[in-house]
Amino acid sequence: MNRRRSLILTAAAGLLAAAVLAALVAIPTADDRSATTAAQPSPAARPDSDDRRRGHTTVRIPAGRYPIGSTASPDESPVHRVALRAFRIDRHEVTNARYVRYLNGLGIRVAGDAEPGAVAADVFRSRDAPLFIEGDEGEESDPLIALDDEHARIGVRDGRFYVAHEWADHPVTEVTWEGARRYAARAGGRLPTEAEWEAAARGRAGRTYPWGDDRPTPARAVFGRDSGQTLPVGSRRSGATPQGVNDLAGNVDEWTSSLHRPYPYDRADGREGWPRGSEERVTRGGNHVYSSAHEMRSAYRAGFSREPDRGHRHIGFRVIYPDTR
Ligand SMILES: [Ca+2]
Repeated sequence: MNRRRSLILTAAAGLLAAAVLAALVAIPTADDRSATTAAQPSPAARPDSDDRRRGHTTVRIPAGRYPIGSTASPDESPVHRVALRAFRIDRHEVTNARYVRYLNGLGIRVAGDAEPGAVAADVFRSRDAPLFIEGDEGEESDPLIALDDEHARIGVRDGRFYVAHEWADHPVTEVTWEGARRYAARAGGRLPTEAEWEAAARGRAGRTYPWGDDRPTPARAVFGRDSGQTLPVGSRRSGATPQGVNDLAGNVDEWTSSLHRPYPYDRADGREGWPRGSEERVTRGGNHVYSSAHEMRSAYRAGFSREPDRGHRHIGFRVIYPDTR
Protein backbone atom coordinates (compact mmCIF):
# COMPACT_ATOMS: atom_id res chain seq x y z
CA MET A 1 0.00 0.00 0.00
CA ASN A 2 1.52 3.34 -0.92
CA ARG A 3 1.69 6.15 1.59
CA ARG A 4 -0.95 8.34 -0.13
CA ARG A 5 -3.50 5.54 -0.25
CA SER A 6 -2.74 4.69 3.34
CA LEU A 7 -3.37 8.29 4.38
CA ILE A 8 -6.70 8.34 2.52
CA LEU A 9 -7.81 5.11 4.21
CA THR A 10 -6.73 6.41 7.61
CA ALA A 11 -8.68 9.63 7.05
CA ALA A 12 -11.75 7.67 5.90
CA ALA A 13 -11.60 5.46 8.97
CA GLY A 14 -11.34 8.54 11.17
CA LEU A 15 -14.37 10.12 9.51
CA LEU A 16 -16.33 6.90 9.94
CA ALA A 17 -15.45 6.70 13.62
CA ALA A 18 -16.42 10.34 14.10
CA ALA A 19 -19.75 9.74 12.35
CA VAL A 20 -20.52 6.71 14.53
CA LEU A 21 -19.61 8.66 17.65
CA ALA A 22 -21.78 11.59 16.56
CA ALA A 23 -24.70 9.26 15.90
CA LEU A 24 -24.35 7.66 19.34
CA VAL A 25 -24.21 11.04 21.03
CA ALA A 26 -27.14 12.39 19.02
CA ILE A 27 -29.75 9.85 20.02
CA PRO A 28 -30.51 10.29 23.70
CA THR A 29 -34.07 9.17 24.35
CA ALA A 30 -36.72 11.57 25.50
CA ASP A 31 -36.51 10.54 29.13
CA ASP A 32 -32.74 10.23 29.38
CA ARG A 33 -32.72 13.62 31.00
CA SER A 34 -29.36 13.10 32.63
CA ALA A 35 -27.78 12.87 29.20
CA THR A 36 -29.62 15.85 27.77
CA THR A 37 -28.81 18.13 30.70
CA ALA A 38 -25.13 17.38 31.01
CA ALA A 39 -24.37 20.76 32.56
CA GLN A 40 -26.02 19.70 35.83
CA PRO A 41 -23.28 19.20 38.42
CA SER A 42 -25.19 17.01 40.91
CA PRO A 43 -24.61 13.25 41.22
CA ALA A 44 -28.09 12.76 39.73
CA ALA A 45 -26.82 14.28 36.47
CA ARG A 46 -24.33 11.49 35.86
CA PRO A 47 -26.02 8.50 34.27
CA ASP A 48 -24.71 5.04 35.05
CA SER A 49 -22.93 4.14 31.83
CA ASP A 50 -23.80 0.43 31.97
CA ASP A 51 -27.47 1.29 31.64
CA ARG A 52 -27.25 3.85 28.86
CA ARG A 53 -27.98 1.07 26.39
CA ARG A 54 -31.46 0.74 27.89
CA GLY A 55 -32.22 4.30 26.84
CA HIS A 56 -32.60 5.42 30.43
CA THR A 57 -30.63 5.22 33.63
CA THR A 58 -30.92 3.25 36.84
CA VAL A 59 -29.45 3.48 40.32
CA ARG A 60 -28.04 0.57 42.32
CA ILE A 61 -29.51 -0.05 45.76
CA PRO A 62 -27.13 -2.28 47.75
CA ALA A 63 -28.17 -5.39 49.64
CA GLY A 64 -28.89 -4.96 53.32
CA ARG A 65 -31.37 -4.97 56.16
CA TYR A 66 -33.43 -1.83 55.69
CA PRO A 67 -35.67 -0.07 58.25
CA ILE A 68 -39.29 -0.24 57.10
CA GLY A 69 -42.35 1.42 58.61
CA SER A 70 -42.84 4.18 61.16
CA THR A 71 -44.72 5.07 64.32
CA ALA A 72 -46.63 7.88 62.61
CA SER A 73 -49.60 5.70 61.67
CA PRO A 74 -50.94 2.28 62.77
CA ASP A 75 -50.85 1.32 59.09
CA GLU A 76 -47.06 1.82 59.10
CA SER A 77 -46.37 0.02 62.39
CA PRO A 78 -44.40 -1.72 63.67
CA VAL A 79 -41.04 -0.37 62.59
CA HIS A 80 -39.07 -3.40 61.48
CA ARG A 81 -36.18 -4.41 59.25
CA VAL A 82 -36.41 -6.28 55.98
CA ALA A 83 -33.44 -8.03 54.36
CA LEU A 84 -33.19 -7.19 50.66
CA ARG A 85 -30.94 -8.29 47.84
CA ALA A 86 -29.25 -5.63 45.77
CA PHE A 87 -31.28 -4.28 42.86
CA ARG A 88 -31.29 -1.42 40.39
CA ILE A 89 -34.15 1.07 40.19
CA ASP A 90 -35.20 3.52 37.50
CA ARG A 91 -33.76 6.94 38.24
CA HIS A 92 -37.03 8.45 36.96
CA GLU A 93 -40.71 7.57 36.84
CA VAL A 94 -41.64 5.90 33.53
CA THR A 95 -42.54 8.66 31.10
CA ASN A 96 -45.26 8.93 28.47
CA ALA A 97 -42.54 8.62 25.82
CA ARG A 98 -41.30 5.32 27.26
CA TYR A 99 -44.82 3.93 27.55
CA VAL A 100 -45.61 4.97 23.97
CA ARG A 101 -42.54 3.04 22.77
CA TYR A 102 -43.79 0.01 24.68
CA LEU A 103 -47.31 0.29 23.22
CA ASN A 104 -45.93 0.67 19.70
CA GLY A 105 -43.91 -2.50 20.22
CA LEU A 106 -46.94 -4.63 21.03
CA GLY A 107 -47.97 -5.06 17.40
CA ILE A 108 -51.44 -3.62 17.98
CA ARG A 109 -53.23 -2.59 14.78
CA VAL A 110 -54.63 0.95 15.09
CA ALA A 111 -56.83 2.60 12.46
CA GLY A 112 -57.97 6.22 12.56
CA ASP A 113 -56.83 9.17 14.63
CA ALA A 114 -57.81 10.10 18.17
CA GLU A 115 -56.52 12.88 20.40
CA PRO A 116 -55.19 12.03 23.86
CA GLY A 117 -58.11 11.71 26.25
CA ALA A 118 -60.53 10.91 23.45
CA VAL A 119 -59.46 7.46 22.27
CA ALA A 120 -62.49 5.24 21.62
CA ALA A 121 -62.84 1.50 21.02
CA ASP A 122 -63.43 1.93 17.29
CA VAL A 123 -59.76 2.63 16.48
CA PHE A 124 -58.85 -0.91 17.60
CA ARG A 125 -59.74 -4.40 16.49
CA SER A 126 -62.46 -5.63 18.81
CA ARG A 127 -60.13 -8.12 20.50
CA ASP A 128 -57.59 -5.37 21.29
CA ALA A 129 -59.97 -2.65 22.49
CA PRO A 130 -60.26 -3.99 26.09
CA LEU A 131 -56.51 -3.43 26.53
CA PHE A 132 -56.97 0.33 26.16
CA ILE A 133 -60.58 1.17 26.99
CA GLU A 134 -61.60 1.37 30.61
CA GLY A 135 -65.32 1.90 30.13
CA ASP A 136 -67.70 3.32 32.70
CA GLU A 137 -67.40 2.85 36.44
CA GLY A 138 -68.44 -0.67 37.40
CA GLU A 139 -67.97 -2.15 33.92
CA GLU A 140 -65.88 -5.28 33.56
CA SER A 141 -62.59 -4.34 31.90
CA ASP A 142 -58.91 -5.04 32.39
CA PRO A 143 -56.98 -2.47 30.37
CA LEU A 144 -53.23 -1.83 30.35
CA ILE A 145 -53.91 1.88 30.21
CA ALA A 146 -57.19 3.81 30.20
CA LEU A 147 -56.77 5.74 26.94
CA ASP A 148 -60.46 6.65 26.96
CA ASP A 149 -60.00 8.63 30.18
CA GLU A 150 -60.03 12.37 29.64
CA HIS A 151 -56.75 12.65 31.58
CA ALA A 152 -54.79 10.23 29.37
CA ARG A 153 -51.86 11.86 27.53
CA ILE A 154 -51.49 9.24 24.80
CA GLY A 155 -53.45 9.28 21.53
CA VAL A 156 -53.34 7.41 18.20
CA ARG A 157 -52.31 8.84 14.82
CA ASP A 158 -51.16 7.35 11.51
CA GLY A 159 -51.47 3.83 12.85
CA ARG A 160 -49.35 4.41 15.93
CA PHE A 161 -49.62 5.53 19.53
CA TYR A 162 -48.20 8.99 20.19
CA VAL A 163 -47.73 11.57 22.93
CA ALA A 164 -47.63 15.30 22.31
CA HIS A 165 -44.13 16.73 22.66
CA GLU A 166 -45.00 18.81 25.74
CA TRP A 167 -46.07 15.71 27.68
CA ALA A 168 -43.36 13.30 26.48
CA ASP A 169 -41.14 13.66 29.56
CA HIS A 170 -43.98 13.72 32.08
CA PRO A 171 -44.68 10.54 34.04
CA VAL A 172 -47.20 8.27 32.35
CA THR A 173 -50.56 8.14 34.12
CA GLU A 174 -53.75 6.09 33.66
CA VAL A 175 -51.69 2.87 33.55
CA THR A 176 -53.36 0.10 35.56
CA TRP A 177 -51.40 -2.12 37.93
CA GLU A 178 -51.42 -4.86 35.28
CA GLY A 179 -50.29 -2.37 32.62
CA ALA A 180 -47.37 -1.40 34.85
CA ARG A 181 -46.51 -5.01 35.68
CA ARG A 182 -46.47 -6.02 32.01
CA TYR A 183 -44.34 -3.03 30.99
CA ALA A 184 -41.83 -3.89 33.72
CA ALA A 185 -41.61 -7.50 32.57
CA ARG A 186 -41.08 -6.43 28.94
CA ALA A 187 -38.32 -4.08 30.12
CA GLY A 188 -36.49 -6.97 31.78
CA GLY A 189 -37.49 -6.06 35.33
CA ARG A 190 -40.49 -5.97 37.62
CA LEU A 191 -42.37 -3.61 39.89
CA PRO A 192 -40.66 -2.98 43.24
CA THR A 193 -42.17 -4.50 46.35
CA GLU A 194 -43.20 -1.82 48.79
CA ALA A 195 -40.21 -2.78 50.97
CA GLU A 196 -37.83 -2.31 48.02
CA TRP A 197 -39.46 1.01 47.15
CA GLU A 198 -39.15 2.22 50.73
CA ALA A 199 -35.52 1.08 50.96
CA ALA A 200 -34.67 3.05 47.81
CA ALA A 201 -36.39 6.16 49.23
CA ARG A 202 -35.21 5.99 52.86
CA GLY A 203 -31.89 4.19 52.67
CA ARG A 204 -30.30 2.34 55.56
CA ALA A 205 -30.60 5.49 57.66
CA GLY A 206 -34.39 5.45 57.42
CA ARG A 207 -34.73 9.01 56.11
CA THR A 208 -38.23 10.49 56.45
CA TYR A 209 -38.15 11.75 52.85
CA PRO A 210 -35.92 10.81 49.91
CA TRP A 211 -33.65 13.83 50.52
CA GLY A 212 -33.52 13.59 54.34
CA ASP A 213 -35.68 14.69 57.25
CA ASP A 214 -36.45 18.32 56.32
CA ARG A 215 -40.03 19.02 55.30
CA PRO A 216 -41.06 19.03 51.64
CA THR A 217 -40.83 22.28 49.72
CA PRO A 218 -41.78 23.03 46.09
CA ALA A 219 -38.05 22.94 45.28
CA ARG A 220 -37.79 19.33 46.50
CA ALA A 221 -41.00 17.70 45.31
CA VAL A 222 -43.83 18.15 42.82
CA PHE A 223 -46.83 18.47 45.16
CA GLY A 224 -49.58 20.87 46.18
CA ARG A 225 -50.59 21.42 42.55
CA ASP A 226 -53.83 21.17 40.60
CA SER A 227 -54.92 17.74 39.43
CA GLY A 228 -53.20 16.77 36.18
CA GLN A 229 -50.38 19.29 36.64
CA THR A 230 -47.47 16.84 36.72
CA LEU A 231 -43.99 18.08 35.76
CA PRO A 232 -41.32 16.44 33.58
CA VAL A 233 -39.49 13.72 35.49
CA GLY A 234 -36.32 14.91 37.23
CA SER A 235 -37.53 18.50 37.56
CA ARG A 236 -36.75 18.61 41.28
CA ARG A 237 -33.16 17.42 41.56
CA SER A 238 -32.74 18.79 45.08
CA GLY A 239 -35.37 16.27 46.17
CA ALA A 240 -33.44 13.27 44.84
CA THR A 241 -32.05 10.62 47.16
CA PRO A 242 -28.31 10.88 47.95
CA GLN A 243 -27.85 8.19 45.27
CA GLY A 244 -29.77 10.26 42.70
CA VAL A 245 -33.23 8.66 42.42
CA ASN A 246 -35.66 11.41 41.42
CA ASP A 247 -39.30 12.15 42.26
CA LEU A 248 -39.79 9.31 44.74
CA ALA A 249 -41.76 11.91 46.70
CA GLY A 250 -44.41 13.58 44.59
CA ASN A 251 -45.21 14.02 40.89
CA VAL A 252 -47.11 10.71 40.65
CA ASP A 253 -47.76 7.95 43.16
CA GLU A 254 -46.05 4.74 42.08
CA TRP A 255 -47.47 1.24 41.84
CA THR A 256 -45.66 -1.42 43.82
CA SER A 257 -46.13 -5.16 43.39
CA SER A 258 -47.45 -5.58 46.94
CA LEU A 259 -50.98 -6.15 48.16
CA HIS A 260 -51.97 -3.73 50.91
CA ARG A 261 -51.76 -5.97 53.97
CA PRO A 262 -50.67 -5.27 57.57
CA TYR A 263 -47.06 -4.89 58.63
CA PRO A 264 -44.61 -6.37 59.35
CA TYR A 265 -43.80 -6.94 55.70
CA ASP A 266 -43.26 -10.57 54.73
CA ARG A 267 -42.82 -11.32 51.06
CA ALA A 268 -43.64 -15.00 51.66
CA ASP A 269 -47.05 -14.53 53.28
CA GLY A 270 -49.04 -14.13 50.06
CA ARG A 271 -48.93 -10.35 49.67
CA GLU A 272 -46.81 -10.68 46.52
CA GLY A 273 -49.28 -13.17 45.08
CA TRP A 274 -52.39 -13.21 42.95
CA PRO A 275 -55.58 -13.45 44.99
CA ARG A 276 -58.96 -13.66 43.31
CA GLY A 277 -60.58 -10.31 42.69
CA SER A 278 -58.82 -6.98 42.66
CA GLU A 279 -57.45 -6.52 46.16
CA GLU A 280 -55.73 -3.18 46.65
CA ARG A 281 -52.09 -2.82 45.61
CA VAL A 282 -49.91 -0.33 47.46
CA THR A 283 -48.86 2.90 45.81
CA ARG A 284 -46.02 4.95 47.28
CA GLY A 285 -44.57 8.41 47.34
CA GLY A 286 -47.48 10.82 47.17
CA ASN A 287 -48.49 12.76 44.09
CA HIS A 288 -48.67 16.26 42.67
CA VAL A 289 -52.05 16.94 44.30
CA TYR A 290 -51.15 16.03 47.88
CA SER A 291 -50.47 19.05 50.06
CA SER A 292 -49.51 17.65 53.47
CA ALA A 293 -46.00 16.73 54.59
CA HIS A 294 -47.51 13.67 56.30
CA GLU A 295 -48.66 12.19 53.00
CA MET A 296 -45.32 12.88 51.32
CA ARG A 297 -43.34 10.78 53.82
CA SER A 298 -41.65 7.79 52.23
CA ALA A 299 -43.15 5.40 54.83
CA TYR A 300 -46.70 6.55 53.97
CA ARG A 301 -48.63 3.61 52.54
CA ALA A 302 -52.28 4.70 52.69
CA GLY A 303 -52.18 6.34 49.27
CA PHE A 304 -54.58 6.43 46.38
CA SER A 305 -54.68 2.83 45.14
CA ARG A 306 -58.06 1.33 45.83
CA GLU A 307 -58.70 0.12 42.29
CA PRO A 308 -55.67 -1.54 40.67
CA ASP A 309 -57.76 -2.55 37.65
CA ARG A 310 -58.41 1.05 36.68
CA GLY A 311 -56.29 3.93 35.44
CA HIS A 312 -55.69 6.90 37.71
CA ARG A 313 -54.56 10.38 36.83
CA HIS A 314 -52.30 10.51 39.92
CA ILE A 315 -50.61 7.13 39.66
CA GLY A 316 -47.58 6.09 37.60
CA PHE A 317 -44.73 3.70 38.27
CA ARG A 318 -41.05 2.87 37.91
CA VAL A 319 -39.24 -0.43 37.33
CA ILE A 320 -36.54 -2.31 39.22
CA TYR A 321 -34.02 -4.70 37.63
CA PRO A 322 -31.75 -7.49 38.83
CA ASP A 323 -28.39 -6.24 40.03
CA THR A 324 -25.88 -7.05 37.30
CA ARG A 325 -22.64 -6.45 39.19
CA1 LIG B 1 -43.25 9.76 42.38
